[in-house]
Amino acid sequence: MRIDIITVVPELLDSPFAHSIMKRARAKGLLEVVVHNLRDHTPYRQAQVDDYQFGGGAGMVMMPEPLAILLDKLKEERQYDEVIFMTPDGKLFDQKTANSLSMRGNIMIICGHYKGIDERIRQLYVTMEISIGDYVLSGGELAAAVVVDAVGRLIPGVLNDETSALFDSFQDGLLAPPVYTRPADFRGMKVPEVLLSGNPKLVDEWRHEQSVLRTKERRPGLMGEE
Ligand code: 6GU
Repeated sequence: MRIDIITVVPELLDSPFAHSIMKRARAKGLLEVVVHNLRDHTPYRQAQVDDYQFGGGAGMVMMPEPLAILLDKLKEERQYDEVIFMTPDGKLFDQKTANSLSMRGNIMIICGHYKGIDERIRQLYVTMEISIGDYVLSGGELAAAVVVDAVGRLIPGVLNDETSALFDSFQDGLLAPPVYTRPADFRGMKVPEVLLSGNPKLVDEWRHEQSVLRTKERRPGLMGEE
């Protein structure tokens, strides 16, 4: 899978995909992340990519021409299954969206900055608009990193048994159960007996019970009770 990201702050995306599972996904050739600096593609002087908004008001808007030039160039080179614009007024990102994106071949992600991008780019190019939550970030980069991480780890072959996504929170509509490691007695706090029982069936039952309890308590909406 290839993910192209368009940004005016490429430095923000240096580290998120250079470690841990994302690093392995790229090393294995399962995930390719290509970051494009929009300023390298603007036809305007002094690498200008934003301008005042028509109608007045505080905040700059990303101009359509640099984005269109770069998008046209990339779309000539390959077909994109989805052109995503990261924006707080987009659709809330969830595990279901991550699952479906992980089955795509080529994805483009546009990161907005300032007051956003010219509306005509959204009309002409964008096929999907994503928000990662009801709060405002300074730009779409950190949100894009969240999406790439959530999607990248679901690409078949990226995770192994050790890191399997099968038991993640949300993957079965439930939150994950509590987990424990050594020591079995930590400052007087003991690991639940059943986990030391060596009985996989009992362990599975306990974990499922805990998942249900936790979900009811913390996120009743996930169980269709909201
Ligand atoms: Cl995708 N972008 C920005 N700027 N803020 C956000 C967001 C995205 N999702 C939540 N807040």
